[in-house]
Amino acid sequence: MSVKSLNHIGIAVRSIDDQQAYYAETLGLEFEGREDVPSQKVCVAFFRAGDVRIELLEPTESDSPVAKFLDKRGEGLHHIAFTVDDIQARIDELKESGFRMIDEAPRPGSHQMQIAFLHPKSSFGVLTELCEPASVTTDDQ
Ligand code: CMX
Repeated sequence: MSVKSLNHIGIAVRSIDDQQAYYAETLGLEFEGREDVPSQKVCVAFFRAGDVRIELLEPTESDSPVAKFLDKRGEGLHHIAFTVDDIQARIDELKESGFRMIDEAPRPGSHQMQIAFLHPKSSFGVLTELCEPASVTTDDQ
């Protein structure tokens, strides 16, 4: 399989409000807005850095995967996400190659993308997300 590009880098935070000025003003990245992602029990905020986004992830519920991550490891880098075409075919290829998927079928993510995670124990300690934009003609490529 091959990925098309790096889509975003996810950072786990306790409070988007506390960090927004650092990314938008200190670093000067373009703030693109916030979005609730109920399927993942997070609120996300996106900042554009060239062709890549920084995604801040704040848990919205105590049983969110990001809440568990914050409790165990604290704030910081959480995952990397790659843009792919035909996400179900990419998931099937990875499974056939022996990789452990958290999601064996795509789930709805932010920006109307379909997403699926590899388990970090299978991807050498890096939680890795595949994402397929709703349309390859949008800015989400
Ligand atoms: N990066 C690297 N390793 C991670 C990790 C991460 N983000 N999150 C957990 N781990 C490691 C833990 O450190 C732990 O390792 P050890 O056993 O060596 O201590 C192991 O994975 C298991 O972790 P856990 O704390 O016991 O938690 P769970 O197994 O219950 O859940 C995971 C871990 C990755 C399966 C779960 O967090 C998950 O399903 N993640 C995918 C969904 C997600 O993260 N959604 C939020 C983002 C949504 C978005 O971008 O829209």
